[in-house]
Amino acid sequence: MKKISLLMILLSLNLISFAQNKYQPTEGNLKARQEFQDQKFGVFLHWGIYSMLATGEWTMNLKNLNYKEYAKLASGFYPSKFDAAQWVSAIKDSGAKYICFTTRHHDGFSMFDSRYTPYNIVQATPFKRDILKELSDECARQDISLHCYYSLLDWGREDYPWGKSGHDTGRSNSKGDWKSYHQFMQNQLTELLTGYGKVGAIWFDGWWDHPKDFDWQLGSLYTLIHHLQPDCLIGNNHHRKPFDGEDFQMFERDLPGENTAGYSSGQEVGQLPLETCETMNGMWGYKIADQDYKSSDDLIRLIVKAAGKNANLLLNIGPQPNGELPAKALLHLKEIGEWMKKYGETIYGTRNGLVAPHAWGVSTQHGNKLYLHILNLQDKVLFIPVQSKRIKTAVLFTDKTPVSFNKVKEGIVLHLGDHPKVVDYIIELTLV
Ligand code: FHN
Repeated sequence: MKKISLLMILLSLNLISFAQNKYQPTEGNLKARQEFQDQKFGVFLHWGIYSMLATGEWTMNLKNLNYKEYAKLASGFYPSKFDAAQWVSAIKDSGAKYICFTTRHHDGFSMFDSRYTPYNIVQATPFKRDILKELSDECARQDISLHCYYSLLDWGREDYPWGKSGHDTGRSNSKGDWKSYHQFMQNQLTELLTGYGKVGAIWFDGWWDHPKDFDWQLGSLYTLIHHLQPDCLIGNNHHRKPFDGEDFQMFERDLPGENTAGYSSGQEVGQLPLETCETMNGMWGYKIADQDYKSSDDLIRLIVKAAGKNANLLLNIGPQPNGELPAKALLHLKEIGEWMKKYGETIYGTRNGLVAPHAWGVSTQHGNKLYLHILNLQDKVLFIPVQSKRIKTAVLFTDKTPVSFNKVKEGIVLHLGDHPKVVDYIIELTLV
């Protein structure tokens, strides 16, 4: 008995000291998490020298391109039509509240001026302009947050220990030099967090390149980031439940709790703010042959469904090599923006509503307003599992026309009649 209680004491002491080492977000960070959740919609930009090949951001690995040959693309990269002000305006007009930009993707090319590698937009291209700087200045001017995507894996650096991908890109030593590579990442992250104003988030990717027991030493990267900018949110696209030190949980091509794309197998949905990323067409980086864009209506529904699952949507565009956003993407941004201007009140600042997602749609909630987003309903009536005594009024969101309802066991039935089949038919319930 004595032995057991001694063991319990030791264990609890150990647990306490372990708990003390756990990441404690600052007040500012917790506030930033709330603001991030309020934002609901962001635009992802996958841009790099790979856009010149126009076959997506994985081409170097998929075509086994030698990294020294691939690097020659840089000397021809001159995106003459790049205009940060135009990009940010178009994105802002869509109603997006933040931009996540690929500062360095798996090909290893830095889209910002880095002292730690000459393989960057300023030193290796005739363009010589720090794209990230122009974007961050413009984001500050137009008051929209900037997030930085940063790849943990690198197909071109000799010091990166080979993972599952990039075996045939011409590097000589599969072991790499972890110490050197880790230091390189620390140096670059320091640059990102000290040279580009307020960074809303660092969006890591590539963890999955190594087996799960590989030690990426993420702890020291996370501590560094939070030391430099405590409010900066950290997310990692490892397709798992968040690790200690992370501030939000991300999902790829699926809403939280779903796994149609195969990235979220067994990925539990945790308590941190949630974000799902998805492409407008099929590829992340610019792919000339991929004109198969989702419709604006479907993209709007995706934002709505994400909100109904308490998640943000990070919607991707692959800019062209000439520096322009594709015309189709611009059109979708415009159409999404028109919708958000009218109905954004039912999305921004909300959380998932008390009515769980159903086949007919989802609900969002802000204070005592519960918004029912009807996305797919053939019937003239709709059962809602909310007690009638909790409902003060039920109206159409658009013009506040009353919607009649009657009390039934376990909830109410809304009488919608022959309601129009619009992109999202919104009923506003005021709760008491
Ligand atoms: O390999 C990347 C891919 O290129 C893209 O950046 C996406 C975005 O979520 N993440 C990785 C795949 O999981």
